[in-house]
Amino acid sequence: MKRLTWHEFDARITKAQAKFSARAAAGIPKAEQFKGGAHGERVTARVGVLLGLAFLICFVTGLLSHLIQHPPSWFFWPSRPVWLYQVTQGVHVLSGIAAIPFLLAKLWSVYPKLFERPLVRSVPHAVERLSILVLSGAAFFELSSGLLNVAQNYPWSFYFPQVHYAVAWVAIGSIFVHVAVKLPVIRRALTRERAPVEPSGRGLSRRGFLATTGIATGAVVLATAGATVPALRNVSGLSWRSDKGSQKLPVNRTAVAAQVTQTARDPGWRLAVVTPVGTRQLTLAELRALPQTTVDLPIACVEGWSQMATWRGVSFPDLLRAAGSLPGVDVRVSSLEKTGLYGVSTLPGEHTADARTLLALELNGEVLNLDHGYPCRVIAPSRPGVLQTKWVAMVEVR
Ligand SMILES: Nc1nc2c(c(=O)[nH]1)N[C@H]1C(S)=C(S)[C@@H](COP(=O)(O)O)O[C@H]1N2
Ligand SMILES: [Mo]
Repeated sequence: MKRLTWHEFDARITKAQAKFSARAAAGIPKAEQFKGGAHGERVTARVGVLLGLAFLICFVTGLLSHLIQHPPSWFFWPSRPVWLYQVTQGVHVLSGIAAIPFLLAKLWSVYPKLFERPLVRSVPHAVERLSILVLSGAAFFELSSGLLNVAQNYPWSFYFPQVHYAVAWVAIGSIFVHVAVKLPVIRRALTRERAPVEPSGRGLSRRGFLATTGIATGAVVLATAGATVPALRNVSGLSWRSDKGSQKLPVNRTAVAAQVTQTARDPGWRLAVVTPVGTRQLTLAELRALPQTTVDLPIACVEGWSQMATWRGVSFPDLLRAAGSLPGVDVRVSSLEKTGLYGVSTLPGEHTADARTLLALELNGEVLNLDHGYPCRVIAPSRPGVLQTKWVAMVEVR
């Protein structure tokens, strides 16, 4: 190898540096580079409308799910149709997934503006930029945390639902502010007969960009919808949880994880039904001797997967009557599980009056296995999976 003189070496370094700085400079986006149809006001407004709609639907269905899990006194959620929660939560997860490509497309269409200098021109300009920062941050957080939750099953445990819920208000609030502030631009972009001077240049055309966004959105929705739409089960490569699982039903928390393998199999197990007239202790044999009801109901997890199954067991109206109480009262259900966050749930009167709300003993024609809640578990129509308490030990009239 030829030895370089110091001068030669220095010259090479200088040249490399110059080349590097030129590349770096080229990497910083300049407004002129973003003149394709994909960056026009009309694209931003159209994608914005889709994004806003997806967010609104996602927000409303998410709020419903939150209210069902933390019902204020004024709230009422019907037990029929049995698939109601399955649909609202499926729509929640799918609209959230659809919003991801819309959000990326919207950011792309305004990309150069995000790097505008000077950073702040005036007080209203500063407020506008700050609101966009809050909006994109909140939207990004909601979509990514929701997606991770769907994929990984509660990586943040209790923390996730609370934060996801709180940030949802920030997101929807900043969307309203943003739409209000941009209303003149949105109106101009969406209604003008004669197109405003469309930026022209290289890159995707407006139509091309919108079509790409649409195709990307359709693809991600199709890829995941099989988790809750039976007809799409074989189409959806990414339907994380489907009908694969013991007794043809996915399992979220196993008996081993819940540390109930001993207590659930204990022959001394009794179901305690506590009512104002006293406590009735029932053995498994006694539960089996009560009238049995068979019903097809879905488990619809808050994560978005759902699966229909045939359940058989004692209906809550029958159980309550057997213990000397009346159907239609609120009851608290406690599990043998002492460690997790989902060991206790409250069934509202609407559900305990419904003969399709069961303390299930069988699933798809077999005795419930340990992972599905043996010796007995709650299965109620139109309820989040998280409230379908497994390994039940006690039912208390409140
Ligand atoms: N005791 C107890 N019950 C529970 C849970 C739990 O963690 N502990 N998980 C719930 C959740 S999140 C869902 S989606 C359903 C799933 O029921 P499966 O495992 O029988 O499909 O059980 C619910 N019942
Ligand atoms: Mo769940």
